[in-house]
Amino acid sequence: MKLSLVISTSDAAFDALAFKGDLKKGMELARKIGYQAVEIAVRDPSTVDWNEVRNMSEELELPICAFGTGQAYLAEGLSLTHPDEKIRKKALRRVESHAKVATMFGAVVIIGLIRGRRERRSRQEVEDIFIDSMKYLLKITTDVKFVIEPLNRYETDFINTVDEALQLLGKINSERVGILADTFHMNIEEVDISESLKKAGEKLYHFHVADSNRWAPGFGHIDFEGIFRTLKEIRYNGYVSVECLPLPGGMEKAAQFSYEKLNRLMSS
Ligand code: LER
Ligand code: MN
Repeated sequence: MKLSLVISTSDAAFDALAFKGDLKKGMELARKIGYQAVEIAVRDPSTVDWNEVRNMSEELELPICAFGTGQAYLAEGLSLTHPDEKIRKKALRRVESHAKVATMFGAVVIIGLIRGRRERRSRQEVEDIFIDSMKYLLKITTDVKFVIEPLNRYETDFINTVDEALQLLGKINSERVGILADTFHMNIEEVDISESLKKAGEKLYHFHVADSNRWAPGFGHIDFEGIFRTLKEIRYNGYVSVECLPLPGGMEKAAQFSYEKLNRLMSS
């Protein structure tokens, strides 16, 4: 397991992101604290000079392990299941552009909010569209991995639990699609976080951590000791990426506290 910190480009549209607007500062701070990678949430990859980011990543010896796509949904309403085919196609092109950049960095592409909501349609109808969209993305890309992130009910009504994600993975049937579990969402939706992680098993490709209140791990009531015991048990060896609010004490302190707590748990 390796520790990563979620950072963002300047056009971030939601708050649970570190260092809005200053990728470089974010990367330098992550490196200084000891993180082994960063994760970047970006609305539109065409707004960023990726060669420059690659240079920074090489200079700092700090890989980029994942790309978040949800801002394209929040700021522009793009979704992979949108009822309007034109918007859906725009969303597919956008995620394709995330995938291109992810390929350049060997990172995974996150399918969180970008999958959309049911919008009063039946689960089956939305599922079918989603599966078609994912299969299309797999067809037009090579190598790059996609991770489906179950989100809590207040953010979407489509895929809230690890079980639901696993069922869809069975239908998509590709090694290039796995699960991103996020302790903040799991605390709301899962019956038992550790049991769900065990169920995800080898399909767990990426992991987000924040405490129950989305503060840094250790400042809410999630049992991270138990979670890390389970991660070791299932031999999870991917990234553990901190995605918390800048609390307590601002982003630098939150990032530092998170690192200390998680590093202790990983090495104990
Ligand atoms: C993104 O990883 C996430 O967890 C969402 O809550 C963002 O809306
Ligand atoms: Mn998350």
